[in-house]
Amino acid sequence: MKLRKKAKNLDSTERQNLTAAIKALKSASPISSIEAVAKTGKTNVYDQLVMVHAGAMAHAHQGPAFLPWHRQYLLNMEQQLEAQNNSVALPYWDWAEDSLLTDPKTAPVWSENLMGGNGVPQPSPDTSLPVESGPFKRGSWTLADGKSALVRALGASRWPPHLSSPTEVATCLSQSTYSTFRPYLEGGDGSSESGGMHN
Ligand SMILES: [Cu+2]
Repeated sequence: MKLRKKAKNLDSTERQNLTAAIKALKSASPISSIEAVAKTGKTNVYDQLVMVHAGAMAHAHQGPAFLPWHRQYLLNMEQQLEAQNNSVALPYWDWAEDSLLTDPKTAPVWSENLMGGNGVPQPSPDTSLPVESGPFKRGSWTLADGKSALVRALGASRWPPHLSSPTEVATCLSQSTYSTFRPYLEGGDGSSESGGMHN
């Protein structure tokens, strides 16, 4: 496995390589050697990955499998990206650091040469908030569910209600058992107010 860098520290070439590799998965021949993946019926690797995640909602979330399942899933995704460009490694988003920004919506991860910006309000009655900047903007990216544009509403979700602060991360990491650490991280412990920390 390669070094996974903080997303904001990727240089412009690394950003270009990453986003190009993600986009290349949209036209990569679908995986046929794994029955559960092939059964998604999707015709490119990216959409297969989307459907594998969607199909695991009941098993890979809100329970003990959350961390190990996603660790393996991200490794599989990273290997698919490597197959497109061997220099690419998955970066990570240090959202606790960005929680300290005056406006976290301006975080580098949402820049034009990485994930693109927030969804843009449309004339009524369209409330979809399509992304209109960056590599995945409307017209440059298709969705596995057939919708015409990626949509994004930064800060609108109550789960989690805000980006985790460094203090919350420290408290999470100080949990002494997996059975308290996992729900603190993920949420889903039965309390509607327990949004957890993952985005
Ligand atoms: Cu997930």
